[in-house]
Amino acid sequence: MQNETIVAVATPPGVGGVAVLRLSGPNARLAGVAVFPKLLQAPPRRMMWGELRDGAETLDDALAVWFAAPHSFTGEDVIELHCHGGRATVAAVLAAVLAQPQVRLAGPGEFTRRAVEHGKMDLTAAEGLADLIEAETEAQRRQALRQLGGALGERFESWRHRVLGLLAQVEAGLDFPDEELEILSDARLAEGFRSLLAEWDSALQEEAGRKVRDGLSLAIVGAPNAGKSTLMNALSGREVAIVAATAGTTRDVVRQVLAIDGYRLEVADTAGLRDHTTDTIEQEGMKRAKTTAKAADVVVWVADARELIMKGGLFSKSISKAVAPVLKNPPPAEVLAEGRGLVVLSHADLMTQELPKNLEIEGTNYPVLALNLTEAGAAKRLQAALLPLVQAQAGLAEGAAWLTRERHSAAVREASAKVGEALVLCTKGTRNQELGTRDGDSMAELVAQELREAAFAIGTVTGRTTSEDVLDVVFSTFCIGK
Ligand SMILES: Nc1nc2c(ncn2[C@@H]2O[C@H](COP(=O)(O)OP(=O)(O)OP(=O)(O)O)[C@@H](O)[C@H]2O)c(=O)[nH]1
Ligand SMILES: [Mg+2]
Repeated sequence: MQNETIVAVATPPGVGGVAVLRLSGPNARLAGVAVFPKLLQAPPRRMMWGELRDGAETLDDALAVWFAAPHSFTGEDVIELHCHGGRATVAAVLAAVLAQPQVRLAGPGEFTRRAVEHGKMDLTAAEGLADLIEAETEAQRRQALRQLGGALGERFESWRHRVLGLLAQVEAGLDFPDEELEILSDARLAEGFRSLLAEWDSALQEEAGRKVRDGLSLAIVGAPNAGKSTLMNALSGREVAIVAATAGTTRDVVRQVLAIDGYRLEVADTAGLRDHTTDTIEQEGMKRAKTTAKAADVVVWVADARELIMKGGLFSKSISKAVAPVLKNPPPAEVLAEGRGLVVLSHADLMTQELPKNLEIEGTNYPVLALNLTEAGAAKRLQAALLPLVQAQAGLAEGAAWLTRERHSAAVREASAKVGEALVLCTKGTRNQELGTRDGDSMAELVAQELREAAFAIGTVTGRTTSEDVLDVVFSTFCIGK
């Protein structure tokens, strides 16, 4: 309820040098002055030093500042109390604030929700803020900041305005029923629908936004004993997986989250793939390895360099299509897909011949990195070789306002279905000259209704046309104090 004043500790739980408590709402100023009397004389946005009090008792020596509505984060009167960050101090100050009339503890994301409700930011910006707070890598941070800055909101608003523009054209047909046919058969109208549909179609194809936000997956696959777990450990910088000279050491999928140049990457080490095994546990491991590889954004195929097939005593640098397979154990086509694969030739330290820089496997050319996986510099070289693949998979998200959540895609899908229906109605109406009515509505009315629903769906993303339910869902994922 907006007429209540909310309070929460804005800094993370635990002990710190300073903790910040934030109050927002109509009673914030009164409650703030009650616990920090000096705020009474303070001009807005000026930090004051003084005593934090609970009645006659001094709680802390602290700093406080107030922001007058509407010039605050939430758009309401906001007070910030900066006290010492000990647990007992924070608890005592919080209790003193909560003892003030009409003050209660804030729910998850309630400060941000109030900011949205007072028009301080749209819903996509609020999501950007939540992402920024949670960002673990550079790419996530940059993307969240763009979304907070309104880039995604603008994209959706421009789509909504285009739908509303088309709706205005159709509504002209309602006002002038004699010209309805002419208006609905206007080629520019159909063109407007088609260009929106095409744009939405490609927006739904982009996965970059979600890949940067949620991270990419990388699967390490290859024959037993190739050095997959050694590679996993080199990339992780610690002994995540067991390495042994025995073939078939790794059975389960071993996962580890890493950051490569700011991209969040979930790396999976898998069981070695071989043609025949009677061991049921190994069979299950191989099945999991293939499933993991198929679902991965990037696949690293590890092969022992000694498994390369020689051609005239030399390894061909770019092996021609005719000499496939070039490896004794080539990867099954399903695991090493085009554009997302890197071949790592391990045990390069045991080879004297020059090794190829790329390999053609099953008609596709893959970059090759030959190295000694047990050597200290291996991780650096692996990261450098992986970066272009990761960037390509993330779609080089720099500068773009990608759809980052399922909620965004769902709205675009819904709007797309409505506009598609509008297009069908227009073309059907004009082709068959059947401007007759359905349920007593004129054709223009039916088209207009589809467009209104499309505009509504697009508007839910920014919060322009959002119901309480949508707000509840979005803010339920926020933490208290945000
Ligand atoms: N000399 C040398 N030895 C390596 C290299 N890479 C891995 N090894 C050794 O090869 C053996 C097998 O390595 P692992 O990393 O366990 O191989 P894997 O592919 O995980 O094997 P499985 O889990 O059984 O499928 C270990 O003894 C490693 O130390 C390399 O580049 N050079
Ligand atoms: Mg292993």
